[in-house]
Amino acid sequence: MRTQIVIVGGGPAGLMLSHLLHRQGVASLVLERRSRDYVQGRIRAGVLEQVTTDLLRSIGADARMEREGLRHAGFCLALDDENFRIDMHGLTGGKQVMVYGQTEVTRDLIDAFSDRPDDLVFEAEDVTLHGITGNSPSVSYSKNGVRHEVRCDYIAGCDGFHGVCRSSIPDHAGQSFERTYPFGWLGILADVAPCHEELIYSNHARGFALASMRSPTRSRYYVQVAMDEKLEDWPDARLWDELATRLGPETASHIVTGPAIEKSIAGLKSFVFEPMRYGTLFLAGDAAHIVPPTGAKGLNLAMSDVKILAGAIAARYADGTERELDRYSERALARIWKAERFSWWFTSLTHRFPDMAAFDRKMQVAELSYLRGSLAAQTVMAENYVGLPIEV
Ligand code: FAS
Ligand code: PHB
Repeated sequence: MRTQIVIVGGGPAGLMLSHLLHRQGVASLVLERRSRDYVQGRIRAGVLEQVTTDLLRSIGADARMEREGLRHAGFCLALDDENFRIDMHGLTGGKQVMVYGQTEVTRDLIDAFSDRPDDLVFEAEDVTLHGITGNSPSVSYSKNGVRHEVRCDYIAGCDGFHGVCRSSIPDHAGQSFERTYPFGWLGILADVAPCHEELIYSNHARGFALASMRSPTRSRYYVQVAMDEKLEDWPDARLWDELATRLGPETASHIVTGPAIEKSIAGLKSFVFEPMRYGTLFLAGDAAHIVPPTGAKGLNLAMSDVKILAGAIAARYADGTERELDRYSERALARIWKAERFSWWFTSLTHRFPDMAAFDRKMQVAELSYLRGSLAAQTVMAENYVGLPIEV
């Protein structure tokens, strides 16, 4: 079998890339290791930047988002039990974010394959890359016990942090930059009304907490926990109590509690792999970079990567040159490093580090109170939160 682009990984990056290429007349095949139900059932990001909502609109997969998504013009920071608001809309000339779950985005992107179902293969096992440094690469995989090989012009590695694509690049051909944080996020999803109409990020003496949502009847909360904490140590009641403490009495009085429909602990990491190209293989999304979720950048960076990559691939087929493909890694990394900096800074500002000296704590409090009183500082935060432009 032959196609133009084989895309490894059917998460948001891989699915969106295939749709963007399809709109520019480029054929692709998406190979996803897991089942459709598994991919659609994962609970991950919840905040969409304009680059992401614009892409969903551009491929006509925005109907449900427009109907069910929540437009947020601001968010709150909490310090010493007191909230203060960052007016994103006012400070960025009218920009805002959309609160709409990654689960829903993934479902909309999969549904959008209904007119070309053969371009998306679920349960594609043992995906293997061949000849990525030559002129005729191919990808082989097994499905229902049958081995298949697909020849192509290029391969897009959209298979996440633990995928096969980045590990197919020899060590000498790339460099990794990494920071692992000494804590995790315990998240709970519950069908209860949110405690506030906008998100609240709280820096509390007992640790970070976040009040987020998926809809007017479904809430998503997170608390910072030590990496050795176990889910069984956190029955719902203990988690709701801890949230009330860390979000402060005013917000706590509005918390509606209920049974968890999902509860999980995720580690926090900053990671970047450079360059994002090796021969005919192009990495995008979590396959090339990870951000701590504090800045809500993970999904949005994956989207800006594939926007740049789809344009570069279409240019290759339009003018026969690799001019834009040669610039893909540098252009994507320019935005990625700025989002890495913002996510690291926001995490450092709002979390308690185990070996934190009293002086460091004072620095956090001083920076948050400066932020509370300075429009200039709030503007910097707002423009990073709504998403920085993609450099041409
Ligand atoms: P994904 O990991 O989403 O998709 C990669 C796909 O490749 C998966 O479907 C996988 O099954 C498939 N795959 C892997 N290996 C393969 C192989 N060998 N062959 C074929 N397919 C293969 N971001 C936020 O902004 N807020 C959050 O709260 C948040 N929470 C997160 C929680 C967790 C546990 C994780 C892991 C991430 C979270 N993120 C969050 C970040 C998240 O949103 C990612 O940035 C986003 O999913 C990236 O999308 P992709 O690059 O498509 O990678
Ligand atoms: C979420 O709703 O899952 C969410 C929102 C904002 C973040 C991280 C996670 O910064």
